[in-house]
Amino acid sequence: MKIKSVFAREIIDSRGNPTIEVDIKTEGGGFGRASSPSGASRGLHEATELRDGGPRFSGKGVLRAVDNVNKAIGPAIYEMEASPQEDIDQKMIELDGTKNKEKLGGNAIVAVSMANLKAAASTKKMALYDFLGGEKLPIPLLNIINGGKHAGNGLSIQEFMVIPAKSPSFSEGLRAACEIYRTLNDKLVKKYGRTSRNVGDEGGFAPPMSRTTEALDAISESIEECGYAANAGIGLDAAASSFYRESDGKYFMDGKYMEKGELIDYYGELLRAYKILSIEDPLFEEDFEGFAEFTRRYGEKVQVVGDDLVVTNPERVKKAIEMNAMNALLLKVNQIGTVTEARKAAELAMEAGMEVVVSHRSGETDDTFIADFSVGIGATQIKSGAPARGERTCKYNRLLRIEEKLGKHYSQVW
Ligand code: 2PG
Ligand code: MG
Repeated sequence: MKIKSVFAREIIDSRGNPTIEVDIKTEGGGFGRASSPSGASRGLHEATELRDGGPRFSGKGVLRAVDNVNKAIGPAIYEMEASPQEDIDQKMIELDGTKNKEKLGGNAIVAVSMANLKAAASTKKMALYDFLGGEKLPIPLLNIINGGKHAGNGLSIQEFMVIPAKSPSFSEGLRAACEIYRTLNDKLVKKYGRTSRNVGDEGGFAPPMSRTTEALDAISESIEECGYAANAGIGLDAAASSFYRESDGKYFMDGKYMEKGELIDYYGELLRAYKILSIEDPLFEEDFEGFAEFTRRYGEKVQVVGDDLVVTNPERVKKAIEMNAMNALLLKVNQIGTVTEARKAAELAMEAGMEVVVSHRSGETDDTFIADFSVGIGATQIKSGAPARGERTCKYNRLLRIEEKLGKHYSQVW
């Protein structure tokens, strides 16, 4: 299955920013199309997103990345076998030659990498999840209240998610989450007025709240009212780097500055008061020791997820494993830039007994790659925002179709 054509174009993402989409065709009639998502709360050590600068799209154009695919990467992988994926990814890593993929752009490389995997599956006339060998559906983590960098309210914590952990199947879990989301809508409008149903970047509501407990109360009540208290719990992505002040190491939370110790104690109070099943990036992304302390104190009770901490980078994942700094990995292929490296990060985490949560970005497209990928690599969870906005729902809807094929085999974590 030789690669016969590679073509990149500029499209737009869910925030109206340009991003790169790549089409790959193979000799056997295979076709793969994939696009790069883009984060707002980006980790310091992520692969570089190559942007044009200048006046077009306020500097955010990706025509240089498009050119890098059409003029450099495409010719280099032309006539190569689309499978094994490692060879294609390795070729791009060598061609780029930099640590963070700044020469060709992580956004260019990741779009080619994902498109190639799809083209390889398509050549074999297989669905992507099946080509990778997946058997189970992941538990969805749906972000239903947005704060932090994803919304214009006063909430420090970026994501408040509902987790239908003990539903009988993926489809039933998704149904529960949708019912909870709609109930939350009504509750927020009643208490905070009509503007509270405005949504943030990931489709969750962005009510005018400023205290963490207000969001947790509203979600807990909605879960209860819908009759899912036994099945569902709450997940948080603090994305703590976004409310961390490097000059003195303090965190701005709920209207005041807290020392690290105070913040860790505060999380403990929240864990006691609410049914929180998972918490991501509770501390600043360089603080491996802090994460280790957090995991030591609460890791038995709650899933501690590393996102900005490890940025899907196998080297950083190794460090987190050695230091016991988390017990679950957030996996974003575009943070590291190739499917092969992302799979390596997932394998390391799984070998160490950690859970893997495959994740979207806050800037997304209609690409459903992560839905298939989560099933294919055997991740137990996926987070793709609220059950709202097409770029979020297309992933969940893709999983519904996969469930039709695989049957109701749902992951179990809690
Ligand atoms: C996160 C992500 C996705 P962003 O922090 O986990 O929800 O946000 O894409 O803005 O980095
Ligand atoms: Mg995160």
